[in-house]
Amino acid sequence: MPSDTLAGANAVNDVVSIEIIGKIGLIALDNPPVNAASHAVRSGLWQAVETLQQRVDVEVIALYGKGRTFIAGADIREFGKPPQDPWLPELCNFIEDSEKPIVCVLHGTTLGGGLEVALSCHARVALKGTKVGLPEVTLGILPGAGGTQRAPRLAGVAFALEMITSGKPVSTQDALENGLIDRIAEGDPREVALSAAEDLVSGTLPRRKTGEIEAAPDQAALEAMRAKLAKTQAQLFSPHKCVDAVAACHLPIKEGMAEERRLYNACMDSPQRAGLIHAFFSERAVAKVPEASAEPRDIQAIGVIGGGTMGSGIATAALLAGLPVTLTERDQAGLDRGTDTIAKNLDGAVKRGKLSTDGREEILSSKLSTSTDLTALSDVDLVIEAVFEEMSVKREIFGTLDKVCKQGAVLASNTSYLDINDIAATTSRPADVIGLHFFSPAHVMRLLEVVVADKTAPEVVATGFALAKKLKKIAVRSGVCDGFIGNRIMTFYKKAADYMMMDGASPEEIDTAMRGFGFAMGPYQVADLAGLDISWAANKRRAATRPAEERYIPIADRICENGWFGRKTGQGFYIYDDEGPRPNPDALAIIDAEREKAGVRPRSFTPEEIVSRFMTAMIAEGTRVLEEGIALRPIDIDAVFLNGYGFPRFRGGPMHTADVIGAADLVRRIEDYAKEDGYYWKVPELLRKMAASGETFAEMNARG
Ligand code: 3H9
Repeated sequence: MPSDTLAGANAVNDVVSIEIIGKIGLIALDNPPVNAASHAVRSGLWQAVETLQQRVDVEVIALYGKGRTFIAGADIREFGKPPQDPWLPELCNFIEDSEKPIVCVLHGTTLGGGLEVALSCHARVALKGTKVGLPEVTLGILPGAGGTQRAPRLAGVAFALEMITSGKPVSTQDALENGLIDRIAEGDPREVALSAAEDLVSGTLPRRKTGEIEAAPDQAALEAMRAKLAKTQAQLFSPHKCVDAVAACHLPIKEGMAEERRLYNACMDSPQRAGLIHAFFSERAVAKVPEASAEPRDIQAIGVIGGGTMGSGIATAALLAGLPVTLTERDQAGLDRGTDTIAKNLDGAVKRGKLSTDGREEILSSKLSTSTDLTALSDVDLVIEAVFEEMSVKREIFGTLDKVCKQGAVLASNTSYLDINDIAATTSRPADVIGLHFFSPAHVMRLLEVVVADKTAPEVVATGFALAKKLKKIAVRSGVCDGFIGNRIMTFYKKAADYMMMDGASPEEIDTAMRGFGFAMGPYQVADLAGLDISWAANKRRAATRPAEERYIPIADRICENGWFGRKTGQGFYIYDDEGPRPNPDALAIIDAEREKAGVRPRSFTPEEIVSRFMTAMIAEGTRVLEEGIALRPIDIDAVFLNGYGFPRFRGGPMHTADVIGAADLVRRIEDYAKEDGYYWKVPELLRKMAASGETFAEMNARG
């Protein structure tokens, strides 16, 4: 670029520009939304540094990002495509090797490759409140542009290991105290860049080449981290490679980076990387719904009906998000129980550092109000009904809400199974009625199913999504069916587990196999935790309509008949006491008795067969949920299971797993299992078509 064209800001390309201000060469990045280090950013930055190197009037270079953040990482969308020069590691080395000193201003969320660019500059100034981190491990990879080599050189091996293996960002204060950055500043990134550049020239801001710093060896920290990860993350691939990469930081920087590259490539090739990146995009894709362009209604105050575990959890979630809540119950005793649960939930938030003690007091004294009268909800903007699953009760409540709530209020039900259309029909305003299905504990679990009934207005759907955002939840749009996306699929695959249990596998064998696949808990541990009485009630409700051809396994019902409802009663499939959970011999006796009664000769199941049947059932029902339009796209089903059902994140969700297995293989499996039970095991038409055409769920996601 000719030097005489450099007055004012000059575009190097679409996303990088330079300005010369006295002796300062100022480089600005502008690649919305998050300044990801795309090919254009990398090549533009390289060219900008090269241009400024050649300018005799430029003594110092300052780099900053426009918009909400400095570089938030490599451009994840480029992963898996052929690499284009310059690569980020080469760019980082080029920056570090610059003869003219370069200072970088960090702001927003300076993450991954963004922090790696900053670490290769000769000084770093972060705006107050910046989040600084290396989250690559959460995507199944490791910092691959020198992060594993430069972070320990600046901040020590122990600090770098913690940051890299957890993927969690640190505060600017932490980053400063540990030497990762040199200064915290306030103001506009461009202004801060200019004054930092002056200070770099005057020497008030020290300049260093990070790669020339010797990393202090710390075998103890490396061994301690290896031991911790062996216990906590044994199934994951990349955290262990992160440690191996940091272990190379005593080598000269270029050699250390060569080792980092080797390990990075191994992570890139791992199926876990594909699963984790799919999970990342799934959580963002779910917000793209047909109603996204509608204007959400303003929600300033919320009503919650029902002070049980769900209602109190929902109220807690809203209170923690700063929304005033009116909680209603049938009587004072119910209100007392609900208030008590909310107070306990808030105590937990204080313990986890999410809330101050004063904040807790303020919420309880001025944000939460209670009443035994539904007219107390006359002024709220949104009501969430969370009473027990009985249609007649819900109908009555919605009939009353119709009379007492102000016009424009959103009327939501937290039902897990019941028909929102039926509920809506009891009101004169079905357009305002929606399902908002929370997952227990509602103040902790991230998933919210937004259930859209036939007459729900688009702006009411948009309000559901806006509320989820406020509550920091991931909202997934679902159509109406028994159980919506998640519970409908779960009810189906739970039958596959029950059939295996009846045919010879113990609950413990099934749970162990599914934990081996990566679930945090197996299906019988989950059932015991949720309470066996819940599914018992659902079983009774469905009994009248259960088709005669369906194979029904009454084992859990028999367990319930003894008053054993799982964890809350001390026993279910397992016993829960001071000795810790263990298989319940009485439940095993019930299983034996039921097998005998049904004339089943138990056989053995390998963990592989258990996983195969369980996953095939989950995918088959997931495919039907998609065929029927209950879920918009395969990725919505993945987001539901990743955020509400403990599905292993590194496997990307059931529909991503389906692509890994392949439609043809799945069809073969179902046809094989159908030889024993052709009623339960049926090949969904869509899966058959996919097997024939070779189309994948990923391709359907891309089509939107
Ligand atoms: C890396 O750096 C590797 C290197 O070590 C080595 C290389 C050799 N790329 O989350 P939001 C999109 S790995 C592409 O809704 P927020 C996102 O999909 C990377 N796109 O906003 C969304 O698009 P859309 C390490 C990205 O304010 C939009 O930006 N870095 C990227 O709630 C807004 O995102 C990370 O892992 C990206 N890197 O949160 C950081 N990041 O609107 C990943 C975001 O079309 N990113 N997008 O759906 C995040 O954690 C959050 O996005 C962030 C902003 C905190 C930055």
